[in-house]
Amino acid sequence: MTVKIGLIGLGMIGRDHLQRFSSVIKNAKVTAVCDINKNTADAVAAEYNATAFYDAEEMINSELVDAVFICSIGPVHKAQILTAFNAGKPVFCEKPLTPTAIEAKEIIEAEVRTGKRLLQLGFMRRFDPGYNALKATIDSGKLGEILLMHCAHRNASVPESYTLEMAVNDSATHEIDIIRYLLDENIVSVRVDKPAKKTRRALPHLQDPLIVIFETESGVRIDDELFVNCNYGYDIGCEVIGEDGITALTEQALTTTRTQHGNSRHITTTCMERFATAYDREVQNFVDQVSAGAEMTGPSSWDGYVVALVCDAGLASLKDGEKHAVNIPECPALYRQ
Ligand code: ISE
Repeated sequence: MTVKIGLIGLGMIGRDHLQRFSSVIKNAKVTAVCDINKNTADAVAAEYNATAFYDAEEMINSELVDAVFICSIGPVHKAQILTAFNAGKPVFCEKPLTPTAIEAKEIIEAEVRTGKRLLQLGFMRRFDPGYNALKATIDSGKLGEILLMHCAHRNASVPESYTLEMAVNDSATHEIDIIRYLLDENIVSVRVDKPAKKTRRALPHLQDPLIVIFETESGVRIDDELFVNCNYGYDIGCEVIGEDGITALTEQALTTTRTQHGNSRHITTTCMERFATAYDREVQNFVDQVSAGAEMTGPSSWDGYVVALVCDAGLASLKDGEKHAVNIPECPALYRQ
């Protein structure tokens, strides 16, 4: 079966996914695209031989669409997801699920009412071969008890619109999710540390780098370096320290080049480049579940809700520098399978 996809939001990530659908994804076709900017919607629809919509609700309910692919901005996610749930259509939603935990809770309640997991959230790192290998090593038990983790999240640069809060609720969200995935446990506290020094490349409204400290239920302590104007590339690090050994993501170089000037490795510059395989795999996973008529198995609304709770605590700590507890309610049965 070819799944008819309706894609909302034609910004950078939306177009990246469109390109992916037209090149590598099997058994799916983007039949409808939607953007509030009419010219953009019309131009992209013409390019991809799809129907243009300017209103998300209308597109979601259209017969042209079997499954909804949300790449719009966070504040409109809730309404679009709830419309898709009401229509009984599966949804892929880019992160964040919603900007706040309160809104995410409404999504959980609505999905539980449908009795079926209808949503896959765009935490693509769970589909990255490097992170998958880290998890396999941790799960094998050969590192013994896990004690610490060191994470690094470095962007070459960020636009002027990037706020201080986004270091927590837009960038660190990826580490928050992957920590839970790797360790199979929840984060119980967050503290944001503002180093005295900052890069001269950061705009005045930013504190860059920032360090976020997390603690998990079993007491694993994690430091996460958020350095979003590191200039040299898009560089993601993760080192897991156990009692009996350590494991780490290796260099993400795709090629090495040798010339008379020496041996050099390519450094990725964007998340789209670094996580290209992960994006392909997450989207194919979504399409495969939809075409099999199965429930979603990837990152869930619950994962998005828990990440939002951790972010809320992180934002409180960003303000006062104190350690904030994260209180996570009991997970509904729907998400425990
Ligand atoms: C952006 O929104 C992403 O999701 C990227 O993966 C992340 O590296 C970047 O810091 C965020 O701003």
